[in-house]
Amino acid sequence: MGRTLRFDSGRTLIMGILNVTPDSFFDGGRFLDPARAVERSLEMIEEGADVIDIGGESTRPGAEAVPAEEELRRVLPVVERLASRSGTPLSIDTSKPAVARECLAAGASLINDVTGLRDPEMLEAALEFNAGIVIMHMRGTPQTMQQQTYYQDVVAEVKQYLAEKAGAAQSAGIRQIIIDPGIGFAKTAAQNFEILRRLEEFCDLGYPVLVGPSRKSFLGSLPGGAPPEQRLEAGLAAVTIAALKGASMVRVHDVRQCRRALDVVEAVRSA
Ligand code: HH2
Repeated sequence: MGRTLRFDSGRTLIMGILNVTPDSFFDGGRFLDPARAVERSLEMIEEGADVIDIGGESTRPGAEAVPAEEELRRVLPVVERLASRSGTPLSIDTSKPAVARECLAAGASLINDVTGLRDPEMLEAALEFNAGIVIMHMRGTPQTMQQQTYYQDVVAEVKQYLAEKAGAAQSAGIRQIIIDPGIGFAKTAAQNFEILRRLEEFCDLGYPVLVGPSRKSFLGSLPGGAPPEQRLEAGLAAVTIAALKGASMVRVHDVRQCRRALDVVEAVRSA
């Protein structure tokens, strides 16, 4: 079964982001060298990450698709080295079953699929390795998603999608299912804020809810228009709100700072 994430403590867990890409919107190019990627992952674990999410393809708006061979060339050495050096669960951020399979074989135990199981083979890959799955909502591709932001009720429609996909995964026998409304994926800034305001509605589905607001552009839409490097505080506010509204896990670049913010939430909860 591999390393499992435990959500029963009631704590909001932290998923530390590791992008092994040249073009991610915040950390692109910083961790292309596997040794640096492993070093940063171990640092995030020290800082309080409960799981490391390793990605080899940027999904920022407008990003170019990457072939599976190139994605694997980027992420596999990192998964292999990390799996042998740490017992912390590893998640593979991919929408390609072939990439997921290799990384699960190398020691990852969670698939983070931003396309929300669009490829039915992903479910098979997860079953083969008894892996958990993050099902995220998006529309279209990174190239087209920002033209697909029309919803009558963004929360109701995203929730409906996640309920269907999670139900199918559950019927198939997936052992751990996590749902994610997909902040910034085919959503306007206002819709992202609404998703955060109404996050409890996703929690009502009964699956652990993950949200990933870290340094995203909706935070830069506020007065001042801060670029990604200046969105730390806004991101901490967003994860604090998410935690208070029931998120089981947050996906962040800034693990140490996020841990400190979430410590306040835990202290308030148990006061
Ligand atoms: N956001 C990004 C990538 N993967 N996975 C989940 N489950 N939820 C998210 O919100 C999410 C995700 C995009 O952020 P990042 O990885 O920092 O950037 P890039 O796609 O440019 O690598």
